[in-house]
Amino acid sequence: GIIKNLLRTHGITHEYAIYDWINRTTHDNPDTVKLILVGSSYEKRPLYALKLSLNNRPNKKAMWIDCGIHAREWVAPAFCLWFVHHSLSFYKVNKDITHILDNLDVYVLPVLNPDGYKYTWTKNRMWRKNRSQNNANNCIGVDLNRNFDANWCTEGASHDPCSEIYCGSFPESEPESQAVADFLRSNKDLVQLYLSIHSYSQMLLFPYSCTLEEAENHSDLLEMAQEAAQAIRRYYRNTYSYGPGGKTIYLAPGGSDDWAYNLGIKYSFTFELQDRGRYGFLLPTSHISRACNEALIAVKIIALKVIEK
Ligand code: ING
Ligand code: ZN
Repeated sequence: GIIKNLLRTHGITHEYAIYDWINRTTHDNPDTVKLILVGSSYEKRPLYALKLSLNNRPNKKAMWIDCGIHAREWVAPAFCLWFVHHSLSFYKVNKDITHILDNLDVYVLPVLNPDGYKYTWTKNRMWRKNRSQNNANNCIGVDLNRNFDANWCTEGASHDPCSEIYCGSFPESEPESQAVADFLRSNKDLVQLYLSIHSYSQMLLFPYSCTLEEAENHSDLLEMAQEAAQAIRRYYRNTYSYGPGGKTIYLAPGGSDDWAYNLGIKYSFTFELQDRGRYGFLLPTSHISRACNEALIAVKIIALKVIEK
């Protein structure tokens, strides 16, 4: 199929290939996939989300997945495409994905930071931030995962525009983070599960990252992450750590999952996909399918649990 070809020919997926793929997928699945323009990037690239709606049950709730908030984390956009492809191919075939799609509409934003992503393909493979340049000095880019309004720019982020973890000039100063925040604000009564896909380090994280305090439903979140990590171990013999972001990796204010959680989306996770550092951001093509399948298992387990709640 198309995904396999993209992965084979492009290593992962060049920006243009992703836009092509989004168009084709929408065009080929007019009854089940809707293209939603949630905003545009600093350099005016469209921010498209795909809405997967596999049946017309009334009052369906929803889940949201975004990928590629950080430019160099290439396996993340690949996962979003993988997930859409899997959903469309295995609905009515695989029991779990069928149950999930019968009960939830799924919004998938494959590349939240397309300007940065493009830049990693053309200029600097290790770029992380977006490409905005409206600050007084010459440094470019805001860390979009420090730009949300969750203890914004406290310990774990920087006011220095040259820093890799620059929080921006104010919360949601960037068009990319604002687009996601606007979409979730307008749909917060529908969206029950928020997922943000990163790499690398193999972790399943949940709020809070912006404080060491425990989330109100900490034990629920912990149980879900633990079961997901156990399934990955069982099926793929691979280790994922899990826990609240602040205690599991580091304090990081202004992240999208904490913000979504505080908005009222009580099931909110950040996944860090493969690997644990051997290749890091430069995950070889041959590892993509395993990395995506592992993450898929985790998404399924967590989504099934959310549906039960
Ligand atoms: N890690 C995340 C980062 O933005 C994170 C960790 C998760 C921060 C959730 C905030 C909230 O630093 C990577 N690899 O980007
Ligand atoms: Zn990241």
